[in-house]
Amino acid sequence: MSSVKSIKPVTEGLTDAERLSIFRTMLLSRRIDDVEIQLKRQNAVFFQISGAGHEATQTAAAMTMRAGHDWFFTYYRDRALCLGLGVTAEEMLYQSVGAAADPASGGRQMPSHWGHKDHNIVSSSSPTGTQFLNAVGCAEGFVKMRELGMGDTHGDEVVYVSSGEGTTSQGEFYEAMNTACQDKLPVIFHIQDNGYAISVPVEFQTAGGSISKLFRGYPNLLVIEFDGCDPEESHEKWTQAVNYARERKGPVLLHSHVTRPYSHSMSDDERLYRTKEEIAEQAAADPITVYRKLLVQEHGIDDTAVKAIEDEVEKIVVAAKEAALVAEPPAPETAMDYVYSHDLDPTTDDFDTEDEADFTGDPRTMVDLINDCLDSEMARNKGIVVFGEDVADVSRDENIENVKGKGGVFKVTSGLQRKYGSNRVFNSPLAEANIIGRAVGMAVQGLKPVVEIQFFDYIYPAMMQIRSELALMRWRSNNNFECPVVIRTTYGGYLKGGAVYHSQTGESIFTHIPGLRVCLPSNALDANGLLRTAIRCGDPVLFLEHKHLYRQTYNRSPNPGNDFMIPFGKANRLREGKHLTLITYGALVKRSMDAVNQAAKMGIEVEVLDLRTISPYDWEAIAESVEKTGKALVVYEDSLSWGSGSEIAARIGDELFDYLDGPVQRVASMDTFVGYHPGLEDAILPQVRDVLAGIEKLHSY
Ligand SMILES: Cc1ncc(C[n+]2csc(CCOP(=O)(O)OP(=O)(O)O)c2C)c(N)n1
Ligand SMILES: [Mg+2]
Repeated sequence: MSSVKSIKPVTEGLTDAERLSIFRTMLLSRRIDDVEIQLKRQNAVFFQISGAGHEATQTAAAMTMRAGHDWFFTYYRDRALCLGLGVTAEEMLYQSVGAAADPASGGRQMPSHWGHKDHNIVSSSSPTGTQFLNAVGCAEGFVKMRELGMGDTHGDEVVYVSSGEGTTSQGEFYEAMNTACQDKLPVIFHIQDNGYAISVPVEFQTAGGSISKLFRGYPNLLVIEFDGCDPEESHEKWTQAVNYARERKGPVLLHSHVTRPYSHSMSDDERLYRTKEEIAEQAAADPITVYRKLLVQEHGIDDTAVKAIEDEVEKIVVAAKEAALVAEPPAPETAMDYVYSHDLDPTTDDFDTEDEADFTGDPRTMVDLINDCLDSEMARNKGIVVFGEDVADVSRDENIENVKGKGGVFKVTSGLQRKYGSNRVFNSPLAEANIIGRAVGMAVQGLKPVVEIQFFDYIYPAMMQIRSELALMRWRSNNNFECPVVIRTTYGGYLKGGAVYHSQTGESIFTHIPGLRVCLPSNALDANGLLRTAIRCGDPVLFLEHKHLYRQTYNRSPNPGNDFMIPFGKANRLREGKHLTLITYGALVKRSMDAVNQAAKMGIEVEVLDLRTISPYDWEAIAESVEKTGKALVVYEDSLSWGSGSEIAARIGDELFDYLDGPVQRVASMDTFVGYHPGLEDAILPQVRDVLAGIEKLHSY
């Protein structure tokens, strides 16, 4: 049997009532874990991960921060924090059983994935480490909004973000620290070091074994390391940290040493990798046992007062358990609710002003009309912020009058910083996850980030943020949080010299993500109208701008006016025809039209649909056309296999089989990468001759 660890000296400053309140929150947290474990054994809940051993520092955090005022990006062990902020035992057990009434997710997420709109606890996810950049973006959000005179900001908010020590190995932790320190943001990074990441001890995880040691040299950062099992020491350190951040002196790294007495989760057994002695030592340091003893023996609090709390906590958890066990599950028919915004739906007529264009001026290129759209939308909505790599005119404000300005490597954002200021148009570090992760946090605050990823080929470092945060926020939080960010990025080949890392497509990787909209305009006018819809709608949008189309003269258009919008999922029928339907988008629109015009000379009349958006895509237009022509050819730039044409072809085969007079066919790139040599690039990407051959072949059936 282990004995409790030696009692520490008494910290001044807390009243007995506060001490009992600390004990109550800690105990309630532990007892909810115990009940959840019991329910898991009875198969009434389906997963369990505890906050055991972490209660003291979290209780201190909740006492020193302000629910509904400050902002919280939690991780799964933050139960005591959430209780301290006002989440109830009953609400917690609703999530455990997956009840519809679960305020975090309505039964969509695992237990301990905290989220509560009333208390500013932002919906949390499972990937370790994504929360750091979201937290940084959130802090930037309220700082910027205050400067812009937007929203209900207070001027002294602080952001809490936490994780275990193992999670600090993720690169995004470093990216977040870099930006928080650079911009002196009021973010408290609470690293709860229980010595293990599942089975891996900290000295095998972090160089030198201490995360706080590594960060001692970061500018503006207050670093505090302390015993997170001691609620009174924790309270003192948390007070210091919160004051520092509230006074806008910069971010804080709070490194709290805690224990993990219940293994990693119920799927883990720590006896497999920890010695008996180590486990006994951990038990001796248990914050609840130690503090209970301290209250009576050192603070002279009457044992009956402590017992009264123990009885009260018992009653609370029993009542919460009973409520959870009879709570209604989510209705299966709600499964598709809130994949997308119900209020600002870009597929509706509210976003269709296509017939009301008010053209002025000379024809302008796609680059010009995207810039025009950004300009007029920024004038209309001061919450729009534009950032990314090299998007600003000049990073050093003092030089703006002396230089022409960069404004993006393709000049798409040129002049926007000059016009709208460096608070709204600015350069990010060279880090794509940084861009999207911060945008998510800003959007949660209420800003409208329209960010740029310089090349589609470099979007992958941001993939976790796009897939797991951006696209999922609304659905996983059951519509309590949203982050309708627009990601503009350049893509595609036909450039000569772009090669493998500047010419790729790959849109189907993103259309595979529910919650994300994907646009691929083929001309300047569509780019303008679709981008405006993307900015005004309530969904996150991946806006793919084809580099080859940026400055073509054939696709130019005069400016269609500041309210010109094209809805998503509305194809443009470019040509009527009776022999077959050609479905395409992006750079293949022009190539297809060239091929179709040649086919017409051979007497083959092809109907051409430019889809314009592929998530969603205009199934009605496809069906109507294929029912008429009986033949379908899908033409796209992405590699043939697993591309968007594969999905469209499958659906045509499935739903329009009775109308087909030939196999559904595809023309696309080879299943390889875009090569550097022009001859190689030519062979790999679909050309006019390939489209024509596809038309002739299908027509021959
Ligand atoms: C990106 C990612 N990789 C792996 C996992 C699986 N996983 C969940 S928790 C965890 C260990 C986390 O350890 P630490 O950060 O120390 O937190 P602790 O659980 O110890 O509090 C791992 C590997 C995950 N959820 N996300
Ligand atoms: Mg750990």
